[in-house]
Amino acid sequence: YLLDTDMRKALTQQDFFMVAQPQVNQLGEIIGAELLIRWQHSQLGFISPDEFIGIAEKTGFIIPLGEWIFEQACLCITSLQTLPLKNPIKLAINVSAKQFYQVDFIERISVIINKHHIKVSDIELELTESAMLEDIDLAVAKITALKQIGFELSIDDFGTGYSSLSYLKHLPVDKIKIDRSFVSLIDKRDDSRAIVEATMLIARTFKLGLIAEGVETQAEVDTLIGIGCHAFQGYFFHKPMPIDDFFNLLAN
Ligand code: G
Ligand code: G
Ligand code: MN
Ligand code: NA
Repeated sequence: YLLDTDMRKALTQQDFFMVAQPQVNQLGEIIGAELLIRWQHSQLGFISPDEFIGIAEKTGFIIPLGEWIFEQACLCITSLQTLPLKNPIKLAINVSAKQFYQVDFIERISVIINKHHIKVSDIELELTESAMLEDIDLAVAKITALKQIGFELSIDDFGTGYSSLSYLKHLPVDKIKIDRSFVSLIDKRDDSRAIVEATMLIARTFKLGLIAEGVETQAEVDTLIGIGCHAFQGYFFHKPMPIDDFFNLLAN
């Protein structure tokens, strides 16, 4: 993999950076943000995480990269603590399956957490539904241990894992992130709307939070509110932005 050498170089050259996409409530108030990685390649320009995360998973580079992402989240939380905030802000990061299933994952992230003296409960870990389903018994054990330490956990890309839903009752997660493929068709297709409604019922039954991803229009917001969803992430509210811009947004 050509990009693998480049990625290792990029990490030392600081060509990776994080952006933040705010999450809002029905009043549009910021309740949190998802941190997303970006790569400004020195020759090739911008490279999407869709292109390099998969490669990083195959080569194993996702382990040091994932820990770097974790460090960045800790630094953001430390900065957030200096801002006068009306509401507590939770920062979410995406954890890749390979990192999550590492035998010493929890020990390794605990080292980073302890170094930064932050509250574990300020970090939300996003794990995709398909990652959880790779090895559901191990996932349940790991998630239980992460919850005991105090992390918040959410199921990312919910609805895309082609699973039976029975696994949910064993998973002590906090929140479901409904995949944007359903949100974008919510007003166009009855089946997508039905999936979102069913997910809402599941969230209520299991007492989980629910957030809609990829919200792009007022019409989608209205439909989602009608269904009972009160947390949103998407271009209609905010695009992913530089961390400084996110802090400025919070300060105003
Ligand atoms: O941010 P964007 O829509 O370009 O991301 C594309 C894909 O890359 C999404 O599936 C997203 O979850 C993933 N991604 C973005 N940032 C990160 C990250 O920091 N870590 C991991 N593991 N995946 C990420
Ligand atoms: O897989 P995950 O949910 O982590 O991916 C998040 C990705 O979705 C981010 O890369 C972000 O850039 C992208 N995204 C966020 N909001 C929207 C949106 O409203 N529309 C589209 N098309 N993509 C979005
Ligand atoms: Mn995500
Ligand atoms: Na998602």
